[in-house]
Amino acid sequence: MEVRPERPAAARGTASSLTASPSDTADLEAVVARSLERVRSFIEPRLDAALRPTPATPPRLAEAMRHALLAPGKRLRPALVLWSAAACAGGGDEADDCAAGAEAEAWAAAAPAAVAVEMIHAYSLVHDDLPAMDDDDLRRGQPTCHRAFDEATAILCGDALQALAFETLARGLPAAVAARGCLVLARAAGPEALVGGQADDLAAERGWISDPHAMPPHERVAWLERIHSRKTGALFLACLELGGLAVAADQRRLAMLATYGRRFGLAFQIADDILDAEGTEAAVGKRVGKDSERGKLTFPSVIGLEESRSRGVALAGEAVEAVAGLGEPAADLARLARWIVLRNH
Ligand code: GRG
Repeated sequence: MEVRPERPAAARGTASSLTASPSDTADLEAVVARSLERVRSFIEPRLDAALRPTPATPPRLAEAMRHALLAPGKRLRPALVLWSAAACAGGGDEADDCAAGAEAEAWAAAAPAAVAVEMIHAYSLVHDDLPAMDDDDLRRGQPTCHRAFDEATAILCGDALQALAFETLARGLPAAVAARGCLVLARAAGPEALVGGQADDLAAERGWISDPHAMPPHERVAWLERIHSRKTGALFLACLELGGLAVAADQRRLAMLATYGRRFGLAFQIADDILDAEGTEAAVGKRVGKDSERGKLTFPSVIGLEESRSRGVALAGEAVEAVAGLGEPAADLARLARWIVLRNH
């Protein structure tokens, strides 16, 4: 594994450094970009290997799965799994070569979980883009799965990726950890979380439940948080839990990771809403402005852009604070939280 890049002091994840100057922000952007690049170099060959064609898998289905999973995503979820495992693996005060060894072992232990969550994420994007849901043509800068193939193949591709995620966990982790890991991932992906959040979001959009626009503002914010903590946040939280489980983290560390995961998930969603309102299709790699076109509730539409921005930054600060007790091994997690609310893609 390559040597960890030197980190500029300004890029270290402390709560106070959230009030950063433009040059600090540029440093942070550069360091996070390098760290995510390391994650991609580690995880993408493993995603590819997980999809090696087998004689029993129909070729068109296999091709659609490769299209969906290997498309150029940021790989935030694998990063969260690997970095949370690394954050819990060492004592935090070892010599550099010792720390690098602990990190390499943590990443190896957590790799099957990192692959599995990316499969669930890719499946949810394929299904979310379907004509029956968001009906999108562009994802990760490429035609969506049903556009590149056809609708039936895209449905089957999502189904197959979801099943393969659990197979990957069950095969790749030691038995006791695998059982717990499957439970964590199943709950995050299931009717109470990812799928349930999506179902409630659709129900509101299509008028199957009472219109959240009619609620008073504080209830609209609570409603948005309930949707997003399930639709987007639950999978982020599962990443943190799975990373910790992969290295047998104790309850204290798991609790720190869980707090980080909740704050991070909401900060991510607020930033995603801001990007939908202000970002460009070229930078984001998907259609933007669609939430307001559909009159969907978003954080900027309920509390305004400025308040959304400051809420995102405050949540990122709380995420950084939550893992401060894990010390230097949690620096990548801290930086990611700070970056997530500043990004343009
Ligand atoms: C259809 C079962 C089902 C669930 C859909 C995840 C989801 C629930 C919907 C995705 C819709 C969406 C675009 C939500 C915004 C947040 C989100 C999950 C964005 C994509 O995540 P990134 O930014 O994307 O990490 P990349 O492509 O970089 O992985």
